Amino acid sequence: MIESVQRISLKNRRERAILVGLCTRDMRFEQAREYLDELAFLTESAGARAVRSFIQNLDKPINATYVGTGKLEEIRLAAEEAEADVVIFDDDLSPSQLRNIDKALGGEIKVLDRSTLILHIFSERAQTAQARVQVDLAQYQYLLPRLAGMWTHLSRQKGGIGLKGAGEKEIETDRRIIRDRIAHLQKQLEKIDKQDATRRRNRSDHVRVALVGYTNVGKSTLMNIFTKAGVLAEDKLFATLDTTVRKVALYGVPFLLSDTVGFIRKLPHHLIESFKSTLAEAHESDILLHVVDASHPQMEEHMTNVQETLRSLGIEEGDRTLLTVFNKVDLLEPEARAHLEATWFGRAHSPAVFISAAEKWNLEALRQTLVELLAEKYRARSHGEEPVFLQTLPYYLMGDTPDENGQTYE
Ligand SMILES: Nc1nc2c(ncn2[C@@H]2O[C@H](COP(=O)(O)OP(=O)(O)OP(=O)(O)O)[C@@H](O)[C@H]2O)c(=O)[nH]1
Ligand SMILES: [Mg+2]
Repeated sequence: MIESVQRISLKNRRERAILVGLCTRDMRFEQAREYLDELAFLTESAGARAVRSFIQNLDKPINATYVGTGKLEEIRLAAEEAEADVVIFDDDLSPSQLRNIDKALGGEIKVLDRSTLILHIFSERAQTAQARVQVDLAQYQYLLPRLAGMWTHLSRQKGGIGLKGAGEKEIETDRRIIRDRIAHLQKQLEKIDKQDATRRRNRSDHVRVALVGYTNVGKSTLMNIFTKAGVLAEDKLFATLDTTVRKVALYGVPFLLSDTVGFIRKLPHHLIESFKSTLAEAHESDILLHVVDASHPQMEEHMTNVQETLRSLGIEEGDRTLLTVFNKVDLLEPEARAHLEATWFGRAHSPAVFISAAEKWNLEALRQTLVELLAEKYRARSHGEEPVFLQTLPYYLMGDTPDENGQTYE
């Protein structure tokens, strides 16, 4: 009965979605709107289409129904009028919120929350056994406490999460099955993690570089530029779920480069937990390339979110070298770009480069900065004996001789 629990069907036809978010006390309205834009992008990435959106001004979500009952009635009417199939809320809904909202909306329309949507996208994208196990685990963990709350709703739902029948007894049985599944998946994951750790140990003599950052900033595009690895790069959120590792050489200096899953605001907690092993590559990296979409209006917030997620994963900057890569500067007006460079360097957090991966702008600066950081790492490890590949570096990369002519070198 539980077999298809992880399939939230948004793809039979292009479903029509209504989005709902809040503008809380400490938020600007513009910000609330940008959050809903991101939710719309998530919705698109899940294969559905956002047809209407609602933002309510509230100090905080209402315990029983998230938004007010008047707003819910408005949403119900709009859903009817727009022939919507699903209403998606920008925060996690508690079991009782789910139940109450379902009732208020008449019970005929699917109600999803942000985490369920993200989990759905992850489950669609998961390709390797490892990603599959990680996503399934996160989904079951998210579902378990919500089973009762979702039950009445799901029992009526066509083509949705595949639960049938109703009643406490079935819920109890399902809970048991899900707990067993969770235990089983956790064991599987442990096994995969062990194999992974062995594999990583076997490669330990190379300096490791990890591409990290918010979703859709251009990590995979950069990976492909460095390696021609054929990694999927798409204008979709979470195009990449699996970590790809490739051996690359810059000016003859070898290193391991990994592309990782992107982060997002309010990434479901269980998902972060499950994806820890995928992110192990970042965890063991010597250099983090934090890729940033410089053209995004919420750039600063995205950067903070990435830093916080890294911290929660135990991947703090600490002994790792951080290079911030501001990408997509082709989408910035020249003044905005100059302003960003000036304010960034004014604050001097860490070395930074400003590039466009798509237009191949300034990639040489990125290569040079990276190779200098690599050389530093190799020197620190070599205990005085210069590795051969560093002895053949071009003079302008040998140490502290800057490129005085401002020339670029291919
Ligand atoms: N305009 C512009 N678009 C870019 C640039 N770099 C990447 N893109 C586009 O941005 C989108 C996302 O790129 P990806 O490389 O898939 O981004 P990612 O960070 O790997 O995304 P996830 O795997 O989803 O986390 C794609 O449509 C790219 O073509 C750039 O410098 N300028
Ligand atoms: Mg990617």
